[in-house]
Amino acid sequence: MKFDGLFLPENASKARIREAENARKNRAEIVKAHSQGQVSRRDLVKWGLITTGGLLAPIHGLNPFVSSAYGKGKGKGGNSGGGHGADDIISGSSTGVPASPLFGAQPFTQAMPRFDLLQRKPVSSLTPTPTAMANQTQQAVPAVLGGGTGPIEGRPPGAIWAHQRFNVFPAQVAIEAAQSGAQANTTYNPGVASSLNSGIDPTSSIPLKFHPNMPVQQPNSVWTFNGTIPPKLAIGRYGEPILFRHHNNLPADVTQNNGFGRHTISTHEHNGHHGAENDGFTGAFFFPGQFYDYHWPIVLAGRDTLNVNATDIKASSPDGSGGLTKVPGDWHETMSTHWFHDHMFSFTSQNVYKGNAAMFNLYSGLDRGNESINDGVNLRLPSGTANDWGNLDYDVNLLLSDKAFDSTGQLFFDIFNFDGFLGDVMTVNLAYRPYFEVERRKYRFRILNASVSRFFKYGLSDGSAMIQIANDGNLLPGPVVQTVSDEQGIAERYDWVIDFSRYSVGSKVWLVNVCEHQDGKKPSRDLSLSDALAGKSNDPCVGKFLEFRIARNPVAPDQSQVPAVMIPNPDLSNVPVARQRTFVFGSGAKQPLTNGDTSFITGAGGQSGPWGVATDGGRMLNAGFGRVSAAPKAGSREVWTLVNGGGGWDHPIHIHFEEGQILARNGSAANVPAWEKGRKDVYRLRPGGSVTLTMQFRDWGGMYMEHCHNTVHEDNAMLVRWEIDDNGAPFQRPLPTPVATPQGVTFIAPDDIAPTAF
Ligand SMILES: [Cu+2]
Repeated sequence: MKFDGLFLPENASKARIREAENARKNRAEIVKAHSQGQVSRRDLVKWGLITTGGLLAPIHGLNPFVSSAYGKGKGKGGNSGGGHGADDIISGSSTGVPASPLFGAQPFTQAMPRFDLLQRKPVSSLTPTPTAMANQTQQAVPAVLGGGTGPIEGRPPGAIWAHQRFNVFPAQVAIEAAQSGAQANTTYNPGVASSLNSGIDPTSSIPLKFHPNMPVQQPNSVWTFNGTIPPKLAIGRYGEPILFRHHNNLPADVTQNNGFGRHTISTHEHNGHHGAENDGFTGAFFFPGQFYDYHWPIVLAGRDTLNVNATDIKASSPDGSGGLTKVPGDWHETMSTHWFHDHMFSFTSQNVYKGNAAMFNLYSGLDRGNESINDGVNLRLPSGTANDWGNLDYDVNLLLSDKAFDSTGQLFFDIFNFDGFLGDVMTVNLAYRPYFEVERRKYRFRILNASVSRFFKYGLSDGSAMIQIANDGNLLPGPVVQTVSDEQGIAERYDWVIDFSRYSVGSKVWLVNVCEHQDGKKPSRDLSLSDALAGKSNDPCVGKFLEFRIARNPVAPDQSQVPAVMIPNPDLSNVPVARQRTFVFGSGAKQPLTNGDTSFITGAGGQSGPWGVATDGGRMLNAGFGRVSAAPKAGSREVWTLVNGGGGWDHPIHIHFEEGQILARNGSAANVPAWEKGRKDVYRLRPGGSVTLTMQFRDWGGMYMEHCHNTVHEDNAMLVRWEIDDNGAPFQRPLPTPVATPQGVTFIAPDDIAPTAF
């Protein structure tokens, strides 16, 4: 089996590789011009560089697989489903590039760094003081952004985008970060002793490299929180609202991006139960030189209607001294593992890939991050004992992502793969195939799939059991023992407990990826563990990707538990189903909208990318964030059916704001696996499949989104806006759409409202 998706085979001839490298340089110039706004997608279509279907046109010098001295003339667009005649010929929808250079880096020769903790500090330390409405104090705008003056805060102004109930949930903790170009980390805080971080010395400066052998990344190759690695971790607890001030320190000049990535950003706290002004709406982006205050109140869903007087001890949060503080809401809605990332309209894939991805652990009475407190509420999951809550000793965040590099070793991205982007270099916590030292005891791993388009499916190399305890942000009703995970889609989080006490000191065991991709549309096949270990795939990301080194016996007794009952689902049986809606996710979408501020306009074919969503039997439409596709009534419960419009691809669909319960897969409750019986926020449709789920819309208002989390699909343009309908008070009905400029945000009426929205 050949890996004939993105990368040339290792045994390709030198001339073949040179041809591909030249083609890549040519493409990179176009990608650069497009990303800098110098050419539009309409131009690319007009010039014949892409087709209206989004495929790279077969032009010599751009697609090395077409009209090639080495090809055999099979490079016609649209066929990527296999059946290729020659080994090194693929369809026109892929754009082959040489394999990423590794500069001699060998697997499992560098330690995996733990996440870098974002500092929690007093709100009073923020200058200027956070305000309920966006701070409209004026500052000079750089000439390259149009000059004049604009507000210091990029949040849309006025009452509609004011922090909801800002005085009811006053921020008690501030976290501040700046989106910045790559630089060395001189303030690394792993939150644990270096003995629990594979011996890494946090006081030494950490250069931005994916492996010690690889080159330092240039400032505009990688853009991360504070410009540094390891990836960042925020921690918080229920009942303790956080004010996250996000600065945009990216270059004002949109052309300074090393070929990909947009300097405007919008930060989505992935499935935070927050007001929409804090949700990172795709059109509410902010510019270099501005900040945006996100108010994360961290409340249990249902807090306005259930357990409003906070009498249920299970709805609670650590009080800092061994006890519990009761909070309102439904304890069945308690969440644990989040992440936050960019949501910039049409540029999410590039920006997240470039480094705009961090994790957020939420702590509660149930999931306290302390394994010794025995109060009848604490589930005592593996974590540690030193701190009242939030111990990270044995609670480890893992960020999985596949990357690619150009011939000089700088991070590379190719926007021409509208199927999805695949990398050929597997990283964990942005380190190339690292090792991690563990003690002989139980650990919790919070595994995030932070890829652009790649699914992962993994198990331990010896085939021994892992216990899945959470899916997305939510602890499962009960633990599920598995030897290999499900295909974990983009943005899904799976939490696992692995018990290393069964291994002897000095032994090793590996996490092995068995999910093979040939393109970004979907996994091509799942290998057996033994075949993946035997190298029976040419996908460079199949095989071992993380080495566990069993370093020592536990320094203290393992007091952690994996209870048989964790968090049963909320009971919605007494809430009537107000509406049913259907969303079909497919290709061949059209864009009837003509407002270039809120949608991509290509002209030719009326298309802004192949992907789209058909709502309630309507047409398959490209995204426009001025279109309202659904408007559930505040407080109501609905049933949504998400349908995959084709069999040639998978879509991991993310619905913001409310956790859903899957009622059926392909129409049958019997098809829902044990590990999907809890609450979810991402729903993999599987090829040709459907998912039926139910949600109740509560506590907050505003405009939210639903989209594919294959972020290339999302950007091209598989996304819809929906909003909470509160009958016009306090919010308008429908809501006006924000239009962001460096000089300030204005509002316009919705471009379109689906006939079934309200
Ligand atoms: Cu998709």
